Amino acid sequence: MYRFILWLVLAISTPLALLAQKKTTPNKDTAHVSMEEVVVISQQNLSQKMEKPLSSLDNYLEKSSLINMVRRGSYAWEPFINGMSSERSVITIDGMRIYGACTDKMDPVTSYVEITNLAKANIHSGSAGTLGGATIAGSLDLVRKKSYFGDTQWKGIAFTGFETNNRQWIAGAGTSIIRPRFYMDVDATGRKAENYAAGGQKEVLYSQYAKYNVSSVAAYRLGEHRHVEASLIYDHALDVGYPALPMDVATAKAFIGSVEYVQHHLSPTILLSKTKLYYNDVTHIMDDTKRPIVPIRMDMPGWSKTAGFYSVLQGRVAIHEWNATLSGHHNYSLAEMTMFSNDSTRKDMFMLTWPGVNTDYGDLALKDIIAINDDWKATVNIGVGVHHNKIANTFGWESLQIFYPGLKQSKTRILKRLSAAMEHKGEQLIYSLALAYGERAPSVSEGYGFYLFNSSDRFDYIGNPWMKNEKSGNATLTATYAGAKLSVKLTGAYFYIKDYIIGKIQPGLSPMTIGGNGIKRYEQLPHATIFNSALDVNYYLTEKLTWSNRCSYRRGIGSDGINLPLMQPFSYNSGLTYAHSSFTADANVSGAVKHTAYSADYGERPLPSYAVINLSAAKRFAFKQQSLLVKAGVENLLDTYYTTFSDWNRVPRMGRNFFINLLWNY
Ligand SMILES: [Cu+2]
Repeated sequence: MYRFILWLVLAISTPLALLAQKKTTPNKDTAHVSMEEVVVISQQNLSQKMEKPLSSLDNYLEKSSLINMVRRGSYAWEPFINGMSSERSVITIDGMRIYGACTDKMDPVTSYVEITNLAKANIHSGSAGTLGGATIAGSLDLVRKKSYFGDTQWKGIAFTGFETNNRQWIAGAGTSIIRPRFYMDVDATGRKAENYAAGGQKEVLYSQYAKYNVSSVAAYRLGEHRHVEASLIYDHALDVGYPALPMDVATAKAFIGSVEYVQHHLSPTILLSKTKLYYNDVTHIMDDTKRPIVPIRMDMPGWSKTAGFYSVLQGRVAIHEWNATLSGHHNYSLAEMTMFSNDSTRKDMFMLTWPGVNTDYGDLALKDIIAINDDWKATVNIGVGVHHNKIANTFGWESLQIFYPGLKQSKTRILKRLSAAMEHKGEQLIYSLALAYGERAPSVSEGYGFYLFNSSDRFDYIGNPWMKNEKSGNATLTATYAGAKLSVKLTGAYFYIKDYIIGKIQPGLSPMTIGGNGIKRYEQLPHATIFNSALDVNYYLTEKLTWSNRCSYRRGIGSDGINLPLMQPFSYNSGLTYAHSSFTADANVSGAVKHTAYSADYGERPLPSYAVINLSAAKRFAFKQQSLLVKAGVENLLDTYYTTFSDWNRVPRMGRNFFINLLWNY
């Protein structure tokens, strides 16, 4: 019975894995398929190839050359697509929109799932190919792992892991029940880590965390081609330290639920229709009680609730493979700040840092993949969104009027996007060119934030509801060569962004934060340009030995000549992988050159070059229907003290760390 599901997972992911292995990227866990990059997460088959199968989702995503993960501590890193902050991309879980509830970006959407919940991550660069809504940088959809109807069977996985550096324990289990008319998957994962030590045994205070995640999917078959599915995720992180920030998190909780109706083979031209209704509720409570010295004690809770739907039609007519997606959601975001006076005769100060903002968004997206002939393929995409914001809290509305006299309570924007791509597939060479135009609205913080402290440049930020839409034109060029012994993939993407949103100093205004440098207000540069490039080179030395290399570089400049913050300097990874039947071993070095194009205006400092060495080995033991995977290794072997461009406030990375992962499939 377990075989069927394994077969299913293999059937879905093997073509991708093979593509990745034979044609594109060196770590074998990502692939480039029709203008889309896929990071495979599912543990059932590819885990052995991952350096650390039970590593966090953040580590998995970091393997994509399109993504950088900006790190404020051990937990909940922020995904940057194409060198751009998360406001510029659309991040979804199974197509569902979720808004984080933290004004300090401590809880990106990716922090509310676990690797056990997920099969893969689909990444689109720029607005080309995106069906999820208005975007500039691209989109990231986390696709849940689920079973399918079949012969009666029952299977499961249990796993545990330990890491020495921060004494992290990871444990969890999952089980799947499959019937001809019913299936259900349930899994639970827990992680608990203490403070980690940077290179040279230097303890990084406030870097501990604990996280628990439970998720379930259940489906019932109504007819041969129809089924309903319900899904739930409950995620709870507590006592999370953020060494790069002045505050920690006491609790971050999310409830994510959905029901979906799916129908296949509606007609010869309509192959699939699905409609999903979803709801999610996020609670975020920050905590400064563990910090011994703070100028003033603060309470900063935040809440976000989102209800939404999407309806997808997919089909094929002659040479056209088309998709139409209608989607909409409603979000309510509220965040408070109470500053407790040290002097008992003075009143505490209360303000709304997010003034109870309603976001209503409706979107229609159309996509057509045209197989012109055996070699040429074209993809056309258009989308239009209606975006409406309303300041629902009167006190919050009045507070913002201090800066914006006469501010209207609501604002509507139309957001358009359009893209076209051509792909040529030769015997060994595939190349593609995509051109795209996209727009986005300011985020809740950018539009309506009220005294949001940025601990990097140490300014309090004020939102600006009067900003125009940000607009971007971008071109992406990809070339892939796949020979018998050598494979090469080269990607270059250029973004020209008009009305680029960024904070600008407001002289004469004083900050709320004690010791802050001043006030910045979100404003718009006439334009900014961002260039992204990545090169992957794989060389198959022998049947068992592969030499994989990857490097990437990004550059971002504003029209005022200023370097944009959080741009990746030239970085590389080079490694040897040995694989023989059920045994694999891996040795790699990763590093970056000196970072000189840093952004001093946004609090960044120069960085020296670094390189770290990682080693790992894995063996799979099979017993009849069961198998045990053991993987162990050491990260940062030489215990190097280092920090990278993506480490907020240059908080150092982890020093030497031994780990062991055990995964038992039954
Ligand atoms: Cu927070």
